[in-house]
Amino acid sequence: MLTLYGHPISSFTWKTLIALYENATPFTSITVDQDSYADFIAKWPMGKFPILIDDDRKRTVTETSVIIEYLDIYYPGRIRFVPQDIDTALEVRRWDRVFDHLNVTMSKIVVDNIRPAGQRDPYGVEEAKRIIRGVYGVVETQLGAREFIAGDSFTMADCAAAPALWYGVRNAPLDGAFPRVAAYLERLKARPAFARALKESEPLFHLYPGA
Ligand SMILES: N[C@@H](CCC(=O)N[C@@H](CS)C(=O)NCC(=O)O)C(=O)O
Repeated sequence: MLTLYGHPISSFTWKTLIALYENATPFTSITVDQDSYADFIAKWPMGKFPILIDDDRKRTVTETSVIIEYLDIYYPGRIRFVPQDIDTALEVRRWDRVFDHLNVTMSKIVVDNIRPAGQRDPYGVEEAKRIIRGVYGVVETQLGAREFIAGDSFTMADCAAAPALWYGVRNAPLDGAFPRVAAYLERLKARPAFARALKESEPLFHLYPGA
């Protein structure tokens, strides 16, 4: 049995949920909250979520990209998240890294929103926005006429892109300057797997600062 420890409004949890939902992979979900935190931290003292527990194979799998590759290998489904072709696989991993970088940079702006007065970091926020606009620029160029960010099918890189861009544009708007990025995000939102993760987050979304 697979168990995912995550949180309904966590962007990195969404990345993993998208992969699980895309292939209708059976799993049990545990929300990391006050009740489950001790259990979660005992499993992964680093405290970063989501994590995947595979009871059958007796594995604790951490880091979203590794979780998705793990699912691809041991619980394969209709969609292969990392293509067999080596060059395409490297491209998928490369764009997965770009979107995780966007995700982490975006979270700096989010965290700044909840800092106490006097401890905010306007310089850091401007720096984050500059980096994010740089990411939008390379994604805009990469997309060209593509439907997906790498290769010709939905991959792990698209799983990473969906939450990073969804939260990203709320914190660093596209301002009409990146039309392909905007259209790509709309395509990602139209996928039932991502739409489901978004829908499930709604009851807790008030917890998210600046959303
Ligand atoms: N590189 C990690 C990043 C995971 C991550 O940063 N998750 C956030 C939630 S979206 C988290 O654990 N935040 C709590 C913390 O940093 O203490 C991955 O891909 O799994």
